[in-house]
Amino acid sequence: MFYMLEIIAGQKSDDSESELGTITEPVIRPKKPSMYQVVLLNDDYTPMEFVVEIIEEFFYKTRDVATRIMLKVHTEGKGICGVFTQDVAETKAALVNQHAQDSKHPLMCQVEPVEDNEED
Ligand code: TYC
Repeated sequence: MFYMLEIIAGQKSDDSESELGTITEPVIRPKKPSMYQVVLLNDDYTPMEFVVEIIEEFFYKTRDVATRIMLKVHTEGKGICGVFTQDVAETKAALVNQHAQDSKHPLMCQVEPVEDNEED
């Protein structure tokens, strides 16, 4: 999905010499959108079953995958629930945090930029 344009260089055009100096034309290519990961954080109080249900409902994971993600968070401190464009990631994180708060659980998630991969 490419939808932003990026100016990567100036290219000298044929008739670029004028009394105003050298005129360069922009070289434009599609820019990959920056992606953001929603990261779930561990705590000592939120029930495991509640966390699994959150991952199923908000991130459309199967019970098996949701359980693996929950256990990763539980043992390693944090885990990625999904990768999205910034507005989707921010919205999902806000919905999860609000639902946890409404349910009186301390569960929290946060949004982090995904490191750029040079190959893409
Ligand atoms: N550590 C919690 C417990 O032992 C479970 C848990 C897992 C909480 C993942 C939050 O993001 C979380 N009940």
